[in-house]
Amino acid sequence: NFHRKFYHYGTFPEGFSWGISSSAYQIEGGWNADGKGPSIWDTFTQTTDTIPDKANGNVACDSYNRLNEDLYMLRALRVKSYRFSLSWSRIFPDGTRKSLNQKGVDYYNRLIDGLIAYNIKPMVTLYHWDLPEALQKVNGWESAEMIDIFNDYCDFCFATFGDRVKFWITLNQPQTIAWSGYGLGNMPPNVVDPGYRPYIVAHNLIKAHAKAYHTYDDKYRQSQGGLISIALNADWFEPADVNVVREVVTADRAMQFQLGWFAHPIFKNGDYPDALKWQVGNKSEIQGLPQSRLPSFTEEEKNSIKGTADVFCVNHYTTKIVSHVTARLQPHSYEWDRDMREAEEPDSPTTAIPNQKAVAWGLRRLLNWIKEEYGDPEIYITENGAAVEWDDSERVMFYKTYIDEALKANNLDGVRLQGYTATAFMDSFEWLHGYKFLFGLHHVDFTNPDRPRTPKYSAHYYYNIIKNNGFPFPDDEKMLYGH
Ligand code: GBH
Repeated sequence: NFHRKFYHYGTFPEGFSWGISSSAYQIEGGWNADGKGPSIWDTFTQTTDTIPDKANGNVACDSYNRLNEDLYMLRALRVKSYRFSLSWSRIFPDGTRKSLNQKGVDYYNRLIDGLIAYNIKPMVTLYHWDLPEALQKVNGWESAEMIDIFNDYCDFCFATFGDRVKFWITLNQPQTIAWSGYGLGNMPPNVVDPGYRPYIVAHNLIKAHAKAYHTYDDKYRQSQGGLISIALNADWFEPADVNVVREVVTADRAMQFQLGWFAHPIFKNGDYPDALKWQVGNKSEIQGLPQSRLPSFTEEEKNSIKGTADVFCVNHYTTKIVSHVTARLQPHSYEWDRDMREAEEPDSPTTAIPNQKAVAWGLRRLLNWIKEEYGDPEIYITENGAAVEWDDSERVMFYKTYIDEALKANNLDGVRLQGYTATAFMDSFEWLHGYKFLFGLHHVDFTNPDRPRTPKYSAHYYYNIIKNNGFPFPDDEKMLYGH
């Protein structure tokens, strides 16, 4: 029957880390509470009119004031881990240690202690896009000075929370920071410079990550015994025609431009992928530039970047179909540097966001690509989820099919998958989408000042997957999952 043909049954390895995710700006609110300094997202949302309903995260889910509700929901869901991020400007309002705000530290201590009391592992992202506004004023990630400033903030967090936090993620989606923040400029700091600054910012982000890794490695690992990585976003890029070599090469190039830009230096050899060096270098030459728009690392830098992640953390949402195109030379752009065009996968269900189709099989291929490309690392899926239009059963179908493909990758293909993180814990401020497209497994009533939370059908479904550690008994699926 249909189910036997398309679904693989089985369970994940014992100790598999089932989790759920959030990030500070998306849920906390309390944007200026108890001494918190503004971040670039506060400034942006309070001044732009490009976000639906001119929404912002001033209150969001009010998690800053509703810690106990959040802890209760996490406990009810029986997750093994909770991925959240620290608001840098809640801890250091001006971005630096001299501005330390103890009340911000207290909030995270209460959260972390609450998780530990319920036996939920904190998975802590140090930076999920909300740069202290004060640091943007001195040029933010465009400036190499950020490397030391970020390192000092991380050092403080390791020292303060590292007795209880054993899983650190330095940066969330550096590719988004570089491209949306400095190429498209639709996210803060809203710099539109598609050909140059994304590469410069990425260069600084990679060095900042590496430096924080070494600080953890040198000063804390021995006594604290945790691990540290970086969360990289990766779509799966499927060639338009797998029988045409050029299309297969193009799809691989697409992977290198998005994921490899960061993963190749960190997980392979300290340097950018050949595809980037070749494409950007050649384009720059034809464009008559004196040097490549892609900066280069010194040998010393390469050595200090290589191997700076203990496990591979990937955020995945969708698949694109790509084909070769010899792109225009003007304007100079990371996007055109790739020599490719993207299309949606025609046969897959849509989600509420038009360019985010639900292509579950892409996750299995992505995991296999990571396994091959980066020498079979341990992998954590640190984000995966969907906004749905109307009926939460579509979200159930999304999780069912994506988690099943992850199961195939693990059990049939030998991918060393260690954990899976559903996104999102609850309906949240979704960046440029405001509150229009919601990813939560819990509904939040944003019209009610108490921000009451209600589990959706998908929360019950995910609870059952966690309880069963996968999809163990095909014949009893209805009974086990209520679906
Ligand atoms: C995730 O990014 C975020 O990490 C997470 O915080 C958030 O909850 C989730 O999205 C859902 O919103 O349209 O050209 O401007 C997912 C990867 C990268 C997808 C940026 C959308 C926008 C590119 N995202 N991308 S563009």
